[in-house]
Amino acid sequence: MSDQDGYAHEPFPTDGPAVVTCGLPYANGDLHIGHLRTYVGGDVYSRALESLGQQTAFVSGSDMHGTPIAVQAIEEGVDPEAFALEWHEQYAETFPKFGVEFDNYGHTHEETNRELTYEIVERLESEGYVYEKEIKVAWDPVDDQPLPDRYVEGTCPYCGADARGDECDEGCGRHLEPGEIEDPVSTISGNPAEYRDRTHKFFRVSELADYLDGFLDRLEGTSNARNQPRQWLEDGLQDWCITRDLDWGFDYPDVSGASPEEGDAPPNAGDDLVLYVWVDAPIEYVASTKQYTERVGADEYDWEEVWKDDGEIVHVIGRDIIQHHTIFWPAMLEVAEYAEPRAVMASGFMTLGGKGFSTSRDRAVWAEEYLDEGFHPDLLRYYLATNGGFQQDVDFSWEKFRDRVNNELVGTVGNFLYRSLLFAQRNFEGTPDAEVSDDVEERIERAVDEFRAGVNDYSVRAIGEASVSLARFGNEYIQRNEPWNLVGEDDERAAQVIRDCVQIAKAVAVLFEPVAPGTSQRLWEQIDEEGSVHDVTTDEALEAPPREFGPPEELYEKIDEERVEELNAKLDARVAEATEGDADEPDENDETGDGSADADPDAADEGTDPELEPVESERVSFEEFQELDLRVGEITAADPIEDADKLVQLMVDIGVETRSIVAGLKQLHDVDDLPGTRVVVVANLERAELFGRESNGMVLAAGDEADLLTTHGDAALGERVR
Ligand code: B3M
Ligand code: ZN
Repeated sequence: MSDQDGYAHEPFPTDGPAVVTCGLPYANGDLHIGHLRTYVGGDVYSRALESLGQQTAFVSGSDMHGTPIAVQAIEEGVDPEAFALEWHEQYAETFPKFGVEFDNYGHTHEETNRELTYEIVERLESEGYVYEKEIKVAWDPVDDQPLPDRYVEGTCPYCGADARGDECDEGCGRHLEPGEIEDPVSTISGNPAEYRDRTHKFFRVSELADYLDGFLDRLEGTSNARNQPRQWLEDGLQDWCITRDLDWGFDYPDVSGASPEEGDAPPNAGDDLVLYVWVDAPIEYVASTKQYTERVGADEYDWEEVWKDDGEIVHVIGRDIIQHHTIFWPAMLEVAEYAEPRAVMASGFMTLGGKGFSTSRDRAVWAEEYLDEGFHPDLLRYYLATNGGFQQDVDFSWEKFRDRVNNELVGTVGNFLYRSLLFAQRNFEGTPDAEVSDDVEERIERAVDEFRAGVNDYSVRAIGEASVSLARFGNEYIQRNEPWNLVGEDDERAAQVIRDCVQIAKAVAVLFEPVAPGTSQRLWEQIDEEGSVHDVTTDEALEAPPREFGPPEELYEKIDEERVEELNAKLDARVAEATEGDADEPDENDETGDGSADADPDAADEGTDPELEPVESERVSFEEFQELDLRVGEITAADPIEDADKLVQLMVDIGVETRSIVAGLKQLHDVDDLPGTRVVVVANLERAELFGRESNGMVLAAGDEADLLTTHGDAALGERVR
């Protein structure tokens, strides 16, 4: 349900223009499908806004600056600008292949961004929000050079996790100020680092606490982005260091006229200060919008109306960069007298088969690889958009992908469309001459309402589900009314039913377009509609379709079991090859701003601590927890399933009855040893069928090694676990 009533902003669509932005990927590596999650989410969201008739620009760009890029360019012995540009160009080509069509995709090293960045920083200076302070900066004493951010790794002073540079991205998620990291070591030379005094510029974010407090009251978007910053505000805001000792980035602007100083700061020798990457990166959102206006003209879309008046600014990001978008960025906008964001949508992380993506271990499904396998981008878009709520963590596996494609896209959407359009074409040469029935009209209106509520709830999933549930209704409708038995018996009634179905099909095309733009356009053409379904609004869902159309084609194709096995085998082989002999080399972190976790999947094999997922930020209520019916059980029989790599069919006695449960334990346990083992069972999980065996519950196990949970006292079988 929409909780838009509680919001400070008027619901979409509004009269003014909107801009939807996606977090800028660092231009330093191949994109994998985990990266695509936020870009697909942003694209779905901006398309959905347009479908509601909202004037919308969708922008992003590559993040060219910062130490990750400088470090990698050094390693490869190339110039950082050329290095980053190459990746930038690749991203600009890859996104549209997935239907992610930005109105403008720029990069941070462009002139437009430099100008806006200088204007904003000069504003921070002239308003008295910048001061100089001497701080400790990590220094490599052997190479005699400063080690900003990603040049240094060590321990997070807050949570003790391994931390790199300016972020504790595998622990508590905090932004780390220079000098905070403990036991610093250079990532370049491996030398232990020391801290030296340097003078840097600071932005007085702390003075904006009251403003930010009010801003957070007004902020819309996903609950993680609205709630987490409250804590940071309560903990007290620290000022923010906005310069770095680095020679890649925008030089700190020459602000003659002294800025107010704190203490007696000596000038830096050599003075290589550049702006911290996080200053000019979000400004690229503005620059990219400006470039769009420069291309289409201000009559068509005026960037200043959005960014300087009261436009609808929606940021779509990974959840690891919430702080930057809800504290630092609005603080900068406020001082520079720009408009404030209306909403921040922060996605959860993505895992692959339950483990982190790992670029160094080749444990990923690469964006290009997915396309090379011949899958339509809409299939992945559908999976990413609807497999979980936007802020939930989402796991990808080829099995789950196949299930969603086969059950929903083929079984529900495709099946309904094909059978009704085929029937319509064969018996009526297209749309029968009849009025849409009231019931069906109401059902379509409801789907449009759900779609609109999805937009106003910032729920990408709800946007996608509105059309799928309409298609599900369509399937039931045609099944219930059996038009095939009406033809020749009651032709008028047959015409009525099929007229309804064609209308539902057209509505599905309109409402499914944001999630599945390519296949929706094909559907649009199948019913002989003109132009692009992308250009129509949801009002079109109830407009009559063309009178005649030709025979339809199936829109989606089933993925069979062998294909899944083949894909898994490929992935396993690659990972094995990539990890041969380097099992303890750390993985690089996720550096693309999309919230895909790049955890080290093999750490556990080494007997070291496994790389732990951060604790879910979303809390469940006690009542919600109580809904899980957990029981003590005992495995009475275990039967390996032949065609499946890992699956075992267990018989588990849970006191009240004995259940058949399919579990992925084969490789990890000696199957013959399993009978007699005490386990904990989720007794009220949805039933499933796997390889023709019933799975009626789940046994709980920890980690990749499936360490089975058990009891240690004499709890009776069937007792509840709380
Ligand atoms: N380039 C990627 C990250 O830190 C960073 C995003 C910038 S968005 C303005 O996740
Ligand atoms: Zn930490």
